[in-house]
Amino acid sequence: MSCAFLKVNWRYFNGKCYYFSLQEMEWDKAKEQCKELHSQLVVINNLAEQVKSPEERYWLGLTDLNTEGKWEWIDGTDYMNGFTFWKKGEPNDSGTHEDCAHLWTLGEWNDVYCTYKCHYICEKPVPA
Ligand SMILES: [Ca+2]
Ligand SMILES: [Ca+2]
Repeated sequence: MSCAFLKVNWRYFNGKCYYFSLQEMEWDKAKEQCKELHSQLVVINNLAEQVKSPEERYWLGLTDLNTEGKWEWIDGTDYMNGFTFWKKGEPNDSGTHEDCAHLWTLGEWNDVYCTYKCHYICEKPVPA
């Protein structure tokens, strides 16, 4: 299988296509960008899908914008009973508000303020 037929640089993994952005932007804008690419910000469902050592920081489709401390995946995936890979001591809602999650050192997750400029990963099923 391949995702090469898509117009931008998508990588194939386990039935899905992933786009690693070159640009950095706020979480909301990254979410919109993925939509425009007929995809969504990445939702990590298991260890296999976890990105182990990104060179850059990437937004995840994970936020506690609705209710502080209540993390939610943008596609409704069950957060409470699902896979997580937070860096030790995170999420810590440090400073003013840290309500958006991104991949950090060694791919571990951190919450940061949503207007932080970050790379992002979009995912979608391989088009039929
Ligand atoms: Ca928070
Ligand atoms: Ca944090």
